[in-house]
Amino acid sequence: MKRKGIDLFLAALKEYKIEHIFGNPGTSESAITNALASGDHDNFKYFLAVQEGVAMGMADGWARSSGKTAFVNLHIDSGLANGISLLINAYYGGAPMVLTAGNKDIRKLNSYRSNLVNMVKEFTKWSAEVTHIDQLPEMTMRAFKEATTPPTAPVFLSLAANVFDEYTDAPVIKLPFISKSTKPSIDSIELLSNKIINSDNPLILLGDRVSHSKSHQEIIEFAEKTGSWVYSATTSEINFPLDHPQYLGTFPNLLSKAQDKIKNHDLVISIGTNVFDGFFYMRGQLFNNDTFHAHIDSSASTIGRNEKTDLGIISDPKSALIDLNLELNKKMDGEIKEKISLRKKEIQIQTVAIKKEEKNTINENYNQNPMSAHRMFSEIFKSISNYIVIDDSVSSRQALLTANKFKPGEMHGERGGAIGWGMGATMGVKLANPDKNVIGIIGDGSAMMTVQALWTAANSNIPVIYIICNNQSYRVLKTNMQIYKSEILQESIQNDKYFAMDFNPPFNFAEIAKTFGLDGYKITNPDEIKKYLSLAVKSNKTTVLDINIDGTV
Ligand SMILES: Cc1ncc(C[n+]2csc(CCOP(=O)(O)OP(=O)(O)O)c2C)c(N)n1
Ligand SMILES: [Mg+2]
Repeated sequence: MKRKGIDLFLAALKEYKIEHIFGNPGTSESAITNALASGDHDNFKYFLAVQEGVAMGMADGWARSSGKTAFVNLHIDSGLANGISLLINAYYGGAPMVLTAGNKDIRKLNSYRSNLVNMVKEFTKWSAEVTHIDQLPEMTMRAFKEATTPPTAPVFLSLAANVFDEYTDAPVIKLPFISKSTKPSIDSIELLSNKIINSDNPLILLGDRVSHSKSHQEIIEFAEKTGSWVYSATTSEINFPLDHPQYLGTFPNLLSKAQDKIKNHDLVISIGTNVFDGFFYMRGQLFNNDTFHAHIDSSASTIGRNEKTDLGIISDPKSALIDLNLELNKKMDGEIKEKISLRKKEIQIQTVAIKKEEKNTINENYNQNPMSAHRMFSEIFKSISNYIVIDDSVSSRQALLTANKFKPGEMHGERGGAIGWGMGATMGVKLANPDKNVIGIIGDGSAMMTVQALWTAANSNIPVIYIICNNQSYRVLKTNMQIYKSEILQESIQNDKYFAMDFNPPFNFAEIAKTFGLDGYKITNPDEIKKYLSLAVKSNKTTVLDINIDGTV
């Protein structure tokens, strides 16, 4: 039986369990929208985004929360260009995603036919153009295989217009089953377990590939067994319980401060993480020669990328942790266990002190006007349950993590650096969790970057709750300016002059929401948060709580 390329392609998407299409179409995607309008492909739900960043955010949120592969279709070079900003987040975060764009017919290289593959090469695991119908089944299969094989990442296919209109009798090619559990070698487990036994003060650095490999139980067991100090390299996923007595928080991303944390540790074990991604350049290496650095990761390319690494173990974190825990059980005698239990008490003294300091910060300025971010979050988490939070709150992130001790899967945070992610991501997470209260907590600058998301929330009827941290500024740019001046320029006197970082007039997201028929409330009094949040939970449409908070630095 012969069918058109587009019908083969949509049959492949169905075979690969794609149900949602996130996109914004153009004339080069006519074959797709024509086929979807025909009624023959009702198995897909198409989510129309009126700015490509929204489609990318939705896909990333969906992929991160569901663990499944997301599918996005954008329009040729221009639409793709708009999507690249948030493709960067999906790429650095390792979201399994297949991104496609229609391109012009391959038979005429006219002035407007550009090389879409070159446009996205830097931010995809694999990118290629399908120019002939006979390539379509193989390349579509390969795109999905690459996106879903660890380390997962976005993949791009450019689809020349002729491919979808030609006929073929080729069948869809099924995806291979590839086991995700790559086991570590026996000698590397032997070496690392001996290092652990002989260590006086091990430190563990965790990243999101711990969550990707679902090794939350194994990592707790490992940390407790080894009596290690535990830090997160980032807090974009909850890789370790935030209220655990050995958890010290997020690792600094300024080299001098990071070196300070490491200096008393003879052993550092990085697991499922990029090891150090300082924003400002500072000369030197994170580890000195007295620290043995071991790195366990499913992503071979992150091991020994730029920091000294003495032992690399290419393995999915779960398999390595299971093997290490078993090996340590065999090797630990009473004396070692005693040493470790004393060390855990020492760590706990630190974590108790950190918690006390956090409480003081929350209580400081509790009644100030405009309210502090801490106050806002303490009101929010007093009033809500059964939630998943999307954290795109930027400079309020620390206050959010202090206010609420999230469990794994309860919070997904921005990663990758492009602002505008959270507006779409909130809806993507809701699609994956229809029974949860899905709350996007978003900086006012970030929310404005993809404010078009509110239209999709109305059009596709996706009832989420947006909480806008309205500090009337790009506040984080001000706090980073302080770091730049003191740490990089070494200026001793600080001033509060900032350029292009304030919003005058301020944004009013409550009013913007109403223009799309959504509910919107402007909140200046913290005592009102509870009331409006419960209205939002009961409402079956998207609600925006636009909350004025303190923006001083
Ligand atoms: C697409 C993009 N443009 C610009 C930036 C630079 N940038 C980083 S954070 C930020 C400000 C975020 O402001 P807001 O969301 O209001 O959060 P706040 O800092 O006020 O907490 C900007 C402009 C960026 N990261 N990404
Ligand atoms: Mg702001």
